[in-house]
Amino acid sequence: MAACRRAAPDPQPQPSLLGGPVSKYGERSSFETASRTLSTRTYLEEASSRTPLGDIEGMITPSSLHFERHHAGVPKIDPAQHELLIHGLVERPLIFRMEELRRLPSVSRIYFLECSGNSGTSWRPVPQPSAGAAHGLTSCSNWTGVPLALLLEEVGVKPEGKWFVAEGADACRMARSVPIEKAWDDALIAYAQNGEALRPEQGYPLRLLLPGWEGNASVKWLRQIKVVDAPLMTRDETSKYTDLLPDGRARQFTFMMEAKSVITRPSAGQKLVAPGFHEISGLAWSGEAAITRVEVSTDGGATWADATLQLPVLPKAHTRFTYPWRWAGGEAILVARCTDETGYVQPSRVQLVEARGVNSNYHCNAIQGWKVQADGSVVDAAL
Ligand SMILES: Nc1nc2c(c(=O)[nH]1)N[C@H]1C(S)=C(S)[C@@H](COP(=O)(O)O)O[C@H]1N2
Ligand SMILES: [Mo]
Repeated sequence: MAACRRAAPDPQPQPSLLGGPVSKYGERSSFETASRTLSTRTYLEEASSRTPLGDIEGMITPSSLHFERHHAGVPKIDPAQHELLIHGLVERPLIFRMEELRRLPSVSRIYFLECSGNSGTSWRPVPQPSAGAAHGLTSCSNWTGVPLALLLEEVGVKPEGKWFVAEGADACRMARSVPIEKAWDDALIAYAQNGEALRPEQGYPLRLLLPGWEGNASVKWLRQIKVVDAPLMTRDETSKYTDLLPDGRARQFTFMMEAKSVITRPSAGQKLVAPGFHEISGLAWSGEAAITRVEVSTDGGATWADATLQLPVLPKAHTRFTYPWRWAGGEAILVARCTDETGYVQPSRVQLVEARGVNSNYHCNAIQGWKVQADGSVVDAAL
């Protein structure tokens, strides 16, 4: 592959200096600078920050680089005081304290979480400075908690209970209605992320996690679940998080995050130092199932070849793909497209716009690409 640029010289003696001491809580190397892209909104309490997709490796997002979306800032909640109330159309309304939840049978599962506003600039393409800026409202963690199904069995859902409303303890009182089937399927009441307590930004001490569904419904700082017979039509499922179609109707309760892939290296803002071998690497995920195939094109979609999927390939989790590439110099358009277990193929922007128009702000999962320029610098191809 000859990516090495010089032959190794004879080894020289290296100075042996005393290193730093042990520490109670780790920090990354001071040479590392990968950081979240902050939104340009006036109030950063009502804003988002994005995972620097171009700088992360593997399938797990470090907790400190997990994207954030807060509608009213990050509340500081004492876990000793926090309670989860489950009530509504149930036989026995119950309050769970944190220490009670931690006694119950737990599960740890790897799932992505994606804001449905992710990739939103691709509806009306505007070139973005980096993969993170364009598509970084998605992250993937190992979440630990109690299945919501277990808690619902404890309270006993009445036959007329068809939905539940989850409410957060933050100032915006984020509330979303969710079909009760999701609780019986895989909804989690999560208290840990990547082996330690949730980060405050991810909902400490407790959040709802709806695998594969739009991030907004995974209510953070969760304090209440009310079982109801029909959706409540809350602010966040009426004024927002609906998708306006060309004929004036809107899609509502579009929970599923459909399959998407993003090449993360090389990607916008990066530079190829020299022609020759460069591994293409990226992430693919589907809110419905596991990814079965990722194809890569280095000529803007004229020809395609299969990428290698790194193990493990898990349903509703980021899947890392790689593709060996030899850059001959000159311009190249790098594109990826994925398929999931259901046979669903990630659409082109033209196909997506044919189906949905361009009024939407959410659920853009169109194929996207990066342009490698003759000098090796990479920019958004804004396909
Ligand atoms: N209570 C509460 N829950 C919330 C939000 C919020 O502002 N308050 N933001 C939602 C949105 S829009 C998204 S995309 C996800 C983001 O989760 P994260 O910040 O852990 O990445 O949380 C959701 N849950
Ligand atoms: Mo979101």
